[in-house]
Amino acid sequence: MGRIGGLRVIVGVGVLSALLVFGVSGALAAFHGVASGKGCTSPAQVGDPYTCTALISNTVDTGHDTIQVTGLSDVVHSAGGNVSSGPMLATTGLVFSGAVSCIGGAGAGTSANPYIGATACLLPFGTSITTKPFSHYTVQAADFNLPNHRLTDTVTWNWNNTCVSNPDNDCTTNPQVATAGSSALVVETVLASGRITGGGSIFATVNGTPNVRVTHGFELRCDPTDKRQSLEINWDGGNNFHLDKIINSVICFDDPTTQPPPPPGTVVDTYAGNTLFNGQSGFHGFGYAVGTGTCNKEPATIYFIVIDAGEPGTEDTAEYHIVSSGCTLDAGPAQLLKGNHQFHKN
Ligand SMILES: [Ca+2]
Ligand SMILES: [Ca+2]
Repeated sequence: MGRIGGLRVIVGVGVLSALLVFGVSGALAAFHGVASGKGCTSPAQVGDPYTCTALISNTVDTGHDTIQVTGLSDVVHSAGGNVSSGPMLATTGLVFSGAVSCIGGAGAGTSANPYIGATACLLPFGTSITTKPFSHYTVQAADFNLPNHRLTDTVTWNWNNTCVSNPDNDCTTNPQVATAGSSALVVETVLASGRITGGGSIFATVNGTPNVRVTHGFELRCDPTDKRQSLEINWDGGNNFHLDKIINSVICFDDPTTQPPPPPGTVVDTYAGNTLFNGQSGFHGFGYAVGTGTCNKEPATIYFIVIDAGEPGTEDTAEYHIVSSGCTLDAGPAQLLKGNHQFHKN
C-alpha cells in the first residue's frame, strides 16, 4: 500500500465508545466521563505496518468539567497473541481540537505541527485530541487466518477528571481508563500494476430523485501514478463526470469476503484506496480511491470503489461520490444492473 506525503491516511473501521462514571446524588446528577475512538487502515496487506489513529474527546461530561489525559497505549490482537505498544503518549503526535494544553513536550497541536513529548494534557469540555497515525506492529501472514480475516486492536487512554466543575459534589479525580477498538481486513494478494476495465449502470437516488440510472465506463490502473486513467460517468439527462487523474494511493486486492472469486486469469477483485469520504469508509469498510476531473465542466473530485466479482457482471459493484460546483452525485455501493467489470494482470 502507498502513502501520501509519507503518511498513511487513516481509513476503515472505527468504533466510538463512551465511558461514563455515574454520579448518584439525585435526579440532577451530572455524568462524568469521556468518549474515545480508534480507526485503522483497512485493508492491511501482509508485510505492511498496521496503522491506526486514536481519539479522546471531552464531549459527554454533563458537568462540563476539564479532564486530564496522562497515558496512551495500544494492543494489537494478532494471530500470535497480543502485541502491546507500551506507553506511547509521549512518542505519538497529538492534534488538538479546541483549547487543549499539554506539558512535557512541544508542538502546535496541529496536523502539520503536532504536539510531541506530552506527559499530560488538559482537555476543557468540548475539546478533543486525535493522534497522528501510529504503528507498532507489522501484519503477519498468519493474521490472514484470523476470524473473518480481520486483525483487531484496542487502544487505551489513561485519564482523570479534574473536578473543577463539580455541581453535585460527586466527582472523583481517581485514575480512569477509556478504551476503543477497531479492525482491518488482512489481505494477502495485491496487484501492483494491473488494471480494471469495463462499465455498466447502477441506480441511485440523485438530489432526492430515486432510481436514476448512473452509467459509467472506465479503464483504471492500480498504479495511481500511471497517467493512463479513464473514468466517465453519465446520469440523468446530460450530467457528465470526466476523470483526469488519480490523486491518492490505490490498492487493488483480493477481498476474501467478496464472492464468487474472480475468474481464472485474475487474482484480485477490488479497486479501492486509502482515503475517507466525509470521515466515512466505503464498500466493505474500505477507503476510497480519489481522483480529480470535471463535472459538467466544473472542477470535481471523485471518491470511488469498484469491484469485479466474476462473470457475468451482476455481482460487480460500483460506488461513487462526486464533489463539485458543477454537480453532486452519491451513487452506490450498488451492484450492476447492466455491464461488467474485469480485472487484468497487466
Ligand atoms: Ca475475493
Ligand atoms: Ca466482472
